[in-house]
Amino acid sequence: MSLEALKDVVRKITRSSSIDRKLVEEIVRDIQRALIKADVNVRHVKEITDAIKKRALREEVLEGMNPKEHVIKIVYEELLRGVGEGLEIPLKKSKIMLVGLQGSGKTTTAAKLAKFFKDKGLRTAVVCADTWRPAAYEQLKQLAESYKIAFYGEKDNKDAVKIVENALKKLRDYDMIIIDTAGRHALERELIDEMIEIAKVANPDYKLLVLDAAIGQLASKQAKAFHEAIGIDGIIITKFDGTAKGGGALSAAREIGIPIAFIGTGEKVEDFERFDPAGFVSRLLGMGDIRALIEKIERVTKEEELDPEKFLKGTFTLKDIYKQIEAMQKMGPISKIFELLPFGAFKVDENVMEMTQEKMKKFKVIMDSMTEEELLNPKIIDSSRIRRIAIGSGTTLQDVKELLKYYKTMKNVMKKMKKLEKGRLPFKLPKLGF
Ligand SMILES: Nc1nc2c(ncn2[C@@H]2O[C@H](COP(=O)(O)OP(=O)(O)OP(=O)(O)O)[C@@H](O)[C@H]2O)c(=O)[nH]1
Ligand SMILES: [Mg+2]
Repeated sequence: MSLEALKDVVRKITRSSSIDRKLVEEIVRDIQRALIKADVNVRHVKEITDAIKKRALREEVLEGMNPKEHVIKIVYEELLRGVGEGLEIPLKKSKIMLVGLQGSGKTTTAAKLAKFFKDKGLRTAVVCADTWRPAAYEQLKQLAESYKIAFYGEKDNKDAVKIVENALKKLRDYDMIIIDTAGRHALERELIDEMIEIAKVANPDYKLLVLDAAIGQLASKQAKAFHEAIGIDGIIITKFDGTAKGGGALSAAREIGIPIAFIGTGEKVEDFERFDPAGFVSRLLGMGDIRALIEKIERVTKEEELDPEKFLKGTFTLKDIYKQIEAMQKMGPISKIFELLPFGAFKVDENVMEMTQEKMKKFKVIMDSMTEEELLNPKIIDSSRIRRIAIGSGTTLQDVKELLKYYKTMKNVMKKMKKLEKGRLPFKLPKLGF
């Protein structure tokens, strides 16, 4: 797999005598080459590598880390952002419906999933709702039998919808029901209609798209078509073992914004794993090299955790907003600070304070286009600077103004909090992760 080349990037950084612009540019080019070869969408490659370059050249090294670790950390974090989310299916009573093109690996995956959930202690059954391919019934039945998994199918019934209806009646006592459906060489109307009908009857908790990693960049078109046709909740990437193009399927998931649930890494039922983004990226970069580093990052960032009381004493600049947004992105949009700060008491316009993922991204891009002076002393940002920043960051004047308004509101809140009686706050401040 060409993503293997990413391990060499880490090695190159580790072995370098020092980190300079030339080295950063070189590793950015190496990463670009590796990702493009792995069929990652060119736009995503650019996003990922631009971010790595910018951060590696600009960001200050965290105290307690050396410059090499710092750059590896940035590569790790940006790749992690690039592979997107994983979908963790909880271990409770649910129904999963598998869809996908012919030969993508649905039937094999049905058995893999069933074994996965059975091993976790759920009563699991598989249902054959593929009435198009004559051997489908036998294939799933045999797989199920060899792993002692309950199977339901009706060999001579051509009505897949009816089969599913009957299956659900029969399998009431099971926790996890996995429905294997028919694949076709293209997404034809007939198949779509059948899929929709099955989904209506089965009412699955998860409609999972099975994507063959070997199709590379074509994955994006396929994923979009299925998502538009029936709305999918997660993706399973199969045949990750035998291809150098797995990046295409990863890109596709990110493009349609659907999380990846599992990865198939071989023909055998055991060759299957939950998609854990952090573990996945760590492995790409060379597990041994990276694990210790990640632990160190965690340690260092914990030590840097800000004491809110101390935070309130200092001046509040756009740099703090930047850190705050990064912390929020790490912790998720509803960060502790927003849950716990009594905005109500300060008469704050909630629209200004509302933070979506999209807005966080935009604000960061805007701040990346500001000078150090502007970040530290936002007062100097006048209308001509606003225009320059908007053009430089590819945003609008409105966007830049919105950020400044957010900053002002936040600053006000901080100021008012400072004023509260002798610094004693009427509520407990959260420990913020920045
Ligand atoms: N190497 C490898 N082969 C796989 C993997 N998953 C499935 N296969 C193989 O891919 C081929 C097709 O798998 P199936 O499970 O029959 O595919 P399907 O989507 O059910 O096919 P249709 O029912 O015809 O649409 C089989 O030869 C499987 O052994 C995987 O993760 N790795
Ligand atoms: Mg099949």
